[in-house]
Amino acid sequence: MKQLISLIVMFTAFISPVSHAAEMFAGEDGYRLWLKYDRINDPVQRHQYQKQLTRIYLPGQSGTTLAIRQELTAALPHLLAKPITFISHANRANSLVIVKGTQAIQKRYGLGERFTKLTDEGFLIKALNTKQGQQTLITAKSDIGLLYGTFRLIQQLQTGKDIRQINLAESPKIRIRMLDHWDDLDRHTERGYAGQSIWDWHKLPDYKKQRYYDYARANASIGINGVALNNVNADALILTPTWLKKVAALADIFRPYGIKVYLSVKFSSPQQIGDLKTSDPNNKAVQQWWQKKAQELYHVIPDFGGFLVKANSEGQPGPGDYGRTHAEGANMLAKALKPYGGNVIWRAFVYSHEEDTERSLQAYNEFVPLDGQFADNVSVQVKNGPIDFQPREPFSPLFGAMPQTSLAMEFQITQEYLGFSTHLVYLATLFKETLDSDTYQYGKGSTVAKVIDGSNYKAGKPHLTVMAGVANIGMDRNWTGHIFGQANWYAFGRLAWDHELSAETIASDWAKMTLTNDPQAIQTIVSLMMNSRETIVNYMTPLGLHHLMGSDHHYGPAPWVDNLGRADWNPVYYHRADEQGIGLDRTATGTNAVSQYAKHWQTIFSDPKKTPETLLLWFHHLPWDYKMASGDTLWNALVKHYYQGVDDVIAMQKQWLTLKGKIDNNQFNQVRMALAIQVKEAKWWRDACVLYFQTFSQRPLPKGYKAPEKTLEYYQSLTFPYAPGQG
Ligand code: BDP
Repeated sequence: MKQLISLIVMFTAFISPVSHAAEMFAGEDGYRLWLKYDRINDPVQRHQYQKQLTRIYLPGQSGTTLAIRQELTAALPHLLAKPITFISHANRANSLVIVKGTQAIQKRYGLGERFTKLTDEGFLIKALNTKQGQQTLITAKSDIGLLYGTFRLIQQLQTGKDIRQINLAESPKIRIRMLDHWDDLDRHTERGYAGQSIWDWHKLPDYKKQRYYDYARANASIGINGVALNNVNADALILTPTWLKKVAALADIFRPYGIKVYLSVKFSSPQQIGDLKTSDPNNKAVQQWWQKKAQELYHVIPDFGGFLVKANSEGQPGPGDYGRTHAEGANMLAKALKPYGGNVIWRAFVYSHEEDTERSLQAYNEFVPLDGQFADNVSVQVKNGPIDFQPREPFSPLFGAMPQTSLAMEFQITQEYLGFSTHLVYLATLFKETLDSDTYQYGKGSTVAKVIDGSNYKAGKPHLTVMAGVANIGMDRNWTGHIFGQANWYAFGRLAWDHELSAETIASDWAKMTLTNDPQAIQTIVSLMMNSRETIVNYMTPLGLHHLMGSDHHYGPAPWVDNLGRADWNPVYYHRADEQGIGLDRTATGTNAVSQYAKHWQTIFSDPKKTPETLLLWFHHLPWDYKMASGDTLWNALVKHYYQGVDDVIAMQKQWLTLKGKIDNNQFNQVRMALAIQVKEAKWWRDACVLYFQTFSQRPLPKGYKAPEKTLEYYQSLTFPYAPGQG
C-alpha cells in the first residue's frame, strides 16, 4: 500500500507541471490576432444577422473576389452560427450584396455623391430596406475597395455594432499605408523582439507558408497596402535575380489583398552587384543600371511598389559620397521607376558621421534647402521626432518646413526604446500626439496629419501621401511577442487609414476583437491601454529627458554612458546633468534647435515657463531647484515622476489581474507574465536613473519616498551581450 501511495505521489508530481502548463496556456495563443471570428454573444443580433447576412451575392472571379469569399466563409458561419450560401442574383431580399458600383448599380441603389467621391480604395456599406426585406450592400470602385468594405462589415459584427441601419462611406486619407520590416536576409530582425523574421527566404519562392496569407489578411483588414520587406540597412543581394524570385512569390501572395511590395535598396548596388566602378547618380552607366534593374523588377513583379532608401546615414552609402544631394540621388531612382508607376521613399533620418553638427539638427539642414526639388514619385520619410523614436519627442521640425515636398510619416511600431516586446505600451496615443501636433506652418491648424495627408501641400495635392510604421512582427506564435504589441500594429493601420480616429476608439475596437466583448472588462483594458504610454515615459524619460538607454542593444537604463564614438550618441550629451541642473539647452543660447520650428513654437520652446512640462528638459537646462508649476523643485518633480511611473505599472498589473476568468486564459497569462517583468524593469529604470541623477543633484529624495535598494554601481555593472534585436 505504502508503495502504491508513493507511486501515486510520484506520478502526480510528474504530471502536475504538465497539466498546470496545459491549464495556463490552453486556448487562444494569439495567432488569430484581431481576426477572431467567435460567435456573437447577443442572440437577438445573431438571429437578425442570420437572416440578413447568410445569403451572399458576390460576382467575379478575381483573386481579390476569391479572398473576399474566403474571408466571409471563415467569418460569418462562426460569428452568426449559421452556414452561408453564395447566391446568383443580386435582387434577392435578405441578402448581402457585394458588387462594384457600375453605372447600373449606382442608379439601382441611388448611390449618388457619396459613391462618386470615394477613392479607388474606398467603400460604401449601406442597409437597404426593400419591400421583401433587408439587403446589405457593400460597394466600391475596385475589388480592393470591396475587400476593405467586407473587413469593415466583419469588424462591425465583431465589435457588437448594430448594423441593421448601417450606412458608412469611407476612403483612406493617406494613399500608401505601409509597414517597414527591418528584416535581414539571414532572418535576423534589426530591432525585432518577436523572434526570427517571418520571411523564410531560404525556402522561398517554393514554400509558401500559411503565415504569409494570414499576414496579408491581417494587413488588409486594417487597410495596410504596402510592405517594405527588408531592412533599411540593406543588403544589395536583394536585387539579384535569385532574391527577386523570392520577393515575387511574396508579392503574388499579397496582391489579392491589395498589398504592394517595396524593397529597401543599397545605394551602392551598381558597384556591389553590378560590376560598376561608381554609384554616382549623375553617371550615365549608373542611371542605366538602375533603369535596367527596374525593367527586370517589373518583369517579375508587375505591380512592384518601389524603393525605400536609407542613404548617407549611419555609414550607409548615398549620393553625398559623390557630392550630390539627396534630391539628385532620389530623383535618379525615381526616374528609373517612373515608367512603371513605382515610387521612391527616401528617408530623412540622415546624419553624417563626419559632421559635428548635432545629429538631430542635420536632417533639417540637409533637406529644407531641397524643398521643391524632389520628383513627384518621391516621398521624403521623416521620423515622428527629431531624434529617434524616443518614448516622447516633440514633432520633427521638418513637418513644418517643406511645403513643396511629399513628406511621409515614419513611426516605429516595434518598441526599440519602449521596452521591447515585454512592456505593455499602447502606441496610438503617441502616434496621435504627433499627428495632432500643430506645426503652425500656415498659422493655427497646420497639423502634422495635414502635412502627411497632403492637405497642406503648396500646389494642390501631392502625388504621393505615405504613412509608414517599422513593423513589430516576427515568428513568435502571437506575431508580436506581446499580445498588446498586436494593438500597436492594428492601431497603426487604422490611423494610417483615418488619422482622425481617436486612440480610445481604436483601443476599444481592438480589445473587443482580440480579447473580449464584456463591457466591464473592455473598460478596464482600454483605460489600462490609454495610460500606458505616459506610464513608460514616467519611469524611463520623464519631463522631456531622452536617449538614456543602454548602448547598442538599447535595453535598460544607462544614463551614465559617455564613451561612444560621437558626442551625440552618448546619453550624457542629452541630459547634461551637472551640479547646477539637468536638461539640454536647445534655445538660442544652446544648440538653437528651436530655430527650426515656426515662430509660434520658437516663442514657446524658448521659454521654460511656456514650454509644456512634458518637454521641459528637451529644450532647457534648468537648476535642480527650478520651480515647477506644482510648486515642487525640479529635482523633487523628477523623482516623483519616476516613482509615479512604477506605481502606475503596479496599478496596471493589478487591473490586469482582475480580468482573470473574463478573457481567455492563455492570453491572460501571457500578459500577466510580461507585466511582472515590466514591473521589475520599471523599478530598474527608476532606481538606476534616480541614483545616477542624485550624484549630481546632491539632494535627498522627497519626503516619504523610499530609497532604491541597490547601489548605482550595481546597475552600472550590468551587461547584456545577447539582448535581442541588435543592429
Ligand atoms: C535607429 C536604430 C537603428 C536603425 C536606425 C534607422 O537603432 O537600428 O538602423 O534607427 O532608422 O533607431 O535607420
